[in-house]
Amino acid sequence: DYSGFAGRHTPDPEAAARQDLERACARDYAGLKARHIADYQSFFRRVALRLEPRSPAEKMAAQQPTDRRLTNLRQGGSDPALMALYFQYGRYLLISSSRPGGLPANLQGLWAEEIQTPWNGDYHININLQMNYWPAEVGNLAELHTPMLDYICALQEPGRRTARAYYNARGWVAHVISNPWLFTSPGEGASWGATVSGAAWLCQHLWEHYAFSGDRRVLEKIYPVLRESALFYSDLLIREPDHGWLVTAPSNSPENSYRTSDGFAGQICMGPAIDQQLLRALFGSCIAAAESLGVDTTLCAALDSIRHELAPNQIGSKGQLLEWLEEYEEPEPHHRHVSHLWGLHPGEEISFDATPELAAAARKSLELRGDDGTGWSLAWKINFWARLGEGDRAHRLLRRLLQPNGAQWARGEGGGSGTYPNLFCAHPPFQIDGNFGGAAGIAEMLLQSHGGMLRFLPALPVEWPAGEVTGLRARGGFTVDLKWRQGRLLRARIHSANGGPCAIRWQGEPFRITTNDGRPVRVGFEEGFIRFATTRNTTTIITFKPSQRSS
Ligand code: FUC
Repeated sequence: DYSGFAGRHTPDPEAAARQDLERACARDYAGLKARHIADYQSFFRRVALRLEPRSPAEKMAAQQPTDRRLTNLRQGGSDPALMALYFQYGRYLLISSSRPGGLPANLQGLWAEEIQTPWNGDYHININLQMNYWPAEVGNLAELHTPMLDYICALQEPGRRTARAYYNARGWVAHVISNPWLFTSPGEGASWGATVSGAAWLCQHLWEHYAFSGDRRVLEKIYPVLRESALFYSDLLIREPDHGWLVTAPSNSPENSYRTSDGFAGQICMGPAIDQQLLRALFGSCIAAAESLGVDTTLCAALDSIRHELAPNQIGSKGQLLEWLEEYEEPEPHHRHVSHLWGLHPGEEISFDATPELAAAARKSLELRGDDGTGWSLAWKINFWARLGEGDRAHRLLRRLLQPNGAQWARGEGGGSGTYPNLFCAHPPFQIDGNFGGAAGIAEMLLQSHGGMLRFLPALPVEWPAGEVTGLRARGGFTVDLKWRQGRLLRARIHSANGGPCAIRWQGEPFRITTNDGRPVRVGFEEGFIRFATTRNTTTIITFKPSQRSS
């Protein structure tokens, strides 16, 4: 089970640390180094990414030290290989800060230079901890997700006490901030600390771990945690008076505020869009898990009916997605949190395929929010634009994320959001979530697998006309290699770990699709996508005609 973390409270940490050191000292340096490299590479080498330079200038840029490469970007130069490096650097940071049996990576990963770290180096669960783990599954580092999954499961026990004490509810809850001591109560300021949907967002990680692997044993482990979280929210919901929709209350739309027509500025609210989206996702995954395990029919029927009564996404007068139940004036229209777009990313309920009006509204909201933000906020926006299929816009944000703040940094001034010379992300100050979110965003530009469908190169920017990626993982137990030239896909290789059906978003005529050993694969063509069956542990190879595009 995922109890690794909870079981590791050691009564005498000094003795434990001493013992670890003594064990390390008993080995010679060369031996330790060789062990370390073998261990590290077993993770790192699962994925390779090459983004080819388009010109001699780009080739030269890639030879420069990192600080100059950042400056070159700011001066308008381009450097595709730096983006590939940034992606792999994110994987490096996760391999180096998150190992099974340990704590999850915190706000600084584990590279805090202060004793009193910014925000106590804690776990913020209204975006930050989650973002740390966005690259884990797609970046082929699923085992390194387990410290977070262990941690979520360990929150259940204190979360039950909080659910009962604060809400007299069943199940478990966590709010905005947490820490290694498993804090689950509301944060100390109601304006931000009342956010009640932290646990629902965490549960999405349990579900994603299952969705990527398709492993039934994972489902059996996570189901009780999802179930108890769903029980909590089903007890908490109330009917809002105007439409009778079911909503969370009290809550916040993370850290943002609204102004009512009589001039009142507030943060506490009922039914912020993010909570409603999160609960649709949580109840949906809980029902899917129960059905697949053949349990809890009555509970599923209840959750399903609640799900349909939750407040829906609404579109406002500017064509934007509403962040709250009503359209308010917004004191901070460019606020760094973009919580109401959770359903676009990392959620899946909003997409141009399934909900085109909502996707257009999400796009409008993103325009209104603007392209500025703290480090992690920029990283989130890369992922949003990638989901909207706008590679050039995503790339613009990536450039923005990689803007150097080295000069200010050297003068001890902190500087703006962007990237330090060692490629750590500047919130500012240093906060590692932007690194992980940026790495995940790059993957999201190359491969997507939400909504039951694979998408190849869904948001390829003009700066990356040629490249190759191997080893990315997609939901459904697939591992994908892609090769492209002149902005067109040449070949995809799809390895299936589970032998389930594979659906790919694709417009166009037939092309060559074979098994690894050259046998043709029977393909079903449907409106806008293709489908084929796979066999466990086999690879399917698709060769594309140069004139075709994935969509
Ligand atoms: C959230 C964010 C802040 C910061 C903090 C650690 O509260 O709103 O920007 O990232 O977490």
